[in-house]
Amino acid sequence: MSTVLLPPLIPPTTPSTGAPRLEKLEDIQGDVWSKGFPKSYETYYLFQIKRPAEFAGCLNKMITNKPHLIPNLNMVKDKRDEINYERQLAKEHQDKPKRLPIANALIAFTYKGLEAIQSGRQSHDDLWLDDIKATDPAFCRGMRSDGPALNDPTTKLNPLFSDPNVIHGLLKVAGSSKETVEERLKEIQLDLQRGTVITDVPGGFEGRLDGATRGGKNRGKEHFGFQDGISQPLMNGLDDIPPPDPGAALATSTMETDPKFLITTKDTRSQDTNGVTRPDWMYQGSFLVFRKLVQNVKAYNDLVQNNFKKYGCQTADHMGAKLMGRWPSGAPIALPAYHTSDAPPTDRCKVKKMNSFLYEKVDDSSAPHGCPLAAHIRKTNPRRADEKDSNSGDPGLLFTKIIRGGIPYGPDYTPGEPAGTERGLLFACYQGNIEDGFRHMQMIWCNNDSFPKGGSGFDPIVGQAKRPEDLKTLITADGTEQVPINPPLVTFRGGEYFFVPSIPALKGALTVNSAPLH
Ligand code: N7H
Repeated sequence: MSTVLLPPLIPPTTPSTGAPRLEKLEDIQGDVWSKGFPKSYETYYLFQIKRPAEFAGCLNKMITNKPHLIPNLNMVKDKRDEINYERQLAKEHQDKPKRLPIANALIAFTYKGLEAIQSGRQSHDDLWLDDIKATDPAFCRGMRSDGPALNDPTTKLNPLFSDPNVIHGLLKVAGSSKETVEERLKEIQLDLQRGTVITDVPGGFEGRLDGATRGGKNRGKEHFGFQDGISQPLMNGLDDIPPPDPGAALATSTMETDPKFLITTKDTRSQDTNGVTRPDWMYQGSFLVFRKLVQNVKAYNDLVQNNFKKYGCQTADHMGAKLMGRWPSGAPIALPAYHTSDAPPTDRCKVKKMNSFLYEKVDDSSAPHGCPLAAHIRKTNPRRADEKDSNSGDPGLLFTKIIRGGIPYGPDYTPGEPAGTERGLLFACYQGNIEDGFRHMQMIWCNNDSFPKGGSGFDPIVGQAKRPEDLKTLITADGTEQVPINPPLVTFRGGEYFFVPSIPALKGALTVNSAPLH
């Protein structure tokens, strides 16, 4: 093979538009990033800590001796460079890119898990867990206790989540194939002494849930058929931040985000915590929200195919775009230039434009290609567009940011399939705190038919009403007729809140009985 000298593939990170720089990438676990672990396959393994003191010892030994098992952001960045290099090389040789065998893992703990770790230590509360109750109350309560606030259904939960008290930790292992993922999971389970020091959470197949990216023409698409992973917050110091688009008629959204909304610091809270701050060992970590979400593809297809005319849409896809805020290609409905496009974005410029818009001057629903106020992407990222509306004071417009890192699960939908066949999204997102991130998004925006203003309706994709029959959304101009979302398109089947500690915390404060840090 001839040696070709290639220019660097990842351009140097462009100067930020002003947000603070993310420092010490080597301290942060490698999936806490808009690009995250490269993956075609992923498993979520939930475990219980049976022997806390021994667990700390095993984890310490593993992280110290085999740092690649729980890689940091720099390591994952290097791996992505390697993949891109292979792709470029293959392109130059008009060949298929060599498939690199890859597997990466992340470790995270529930509050119960932190309590278990604390119970194995000599000093009383040297992890300062009582303080976390003030700084991160939702995390400490756990997702099940938070259920009523989130309007989460309580029936038909996946058995893994039937007893939240026994979920202590999570290993999120992702890679290029089922085989690489299995191998990495087994290696870590061996080091953590599965069966004695840790045990599987009862109720599921080996305590785990598996997902895989869809294949062929559906690659990159979720089960409703939309391109996913387009819009993510970017951080100065980590991401290549596109410069503001000079040609854009509207102000440009670069997606640049202050790292403190995504990575834990002392003060990553918008609310007063009575002067209590997080213990230092929690810095450079992140909170992980995990939810198993079933997608009812038949209900989605029926909804758009049977109703598009009724609601003034030109095609079923057009109605889908009104519900989502993007066309199946990922093109935003708010950018008229792309309004009929169904082809995935091909060049860099187009990809950039996929996020280079604000809703400010785009009327809500009146134009055929106006974006409804309740469309999924407008609810979950209002892009500071609705300041002129009644909820202009909502502080979440500034701080409610999440990095999404989920994966689809289950087979593709086929009409006439056996009853009970299930598919959906293993939804995962990272944030600097759960109250201001996921919870604000789900509760104050998606589940609120008055956000951004009265009569907007619920988020049709992930909104949850107190009474399911109230789940309705508005996509037409006149504001009179709402679309009933019945049955719901997405249903919650269990989940949990986790904390993803920094690498120094895994090597030190959490696993060594050192003097208290504060
Ligand atoms: Fe959503 N979908 O495939 O239908 N989501 N989401 N999500 N979502 C987005 O921008 C989907 C869920 C966000 O900045 C797209 O990458 C599905 C939850 C946010 O423009 C698509 C499920 C929450 C964004 C989907 C699901 C969010 C976003 C457009 C569940 C948080 C970025 C592609 C089964 C509470 C918005 C893209 C922006 C985008 C889908 C869940 C949040 C296609 C199927 C639970 C912040």
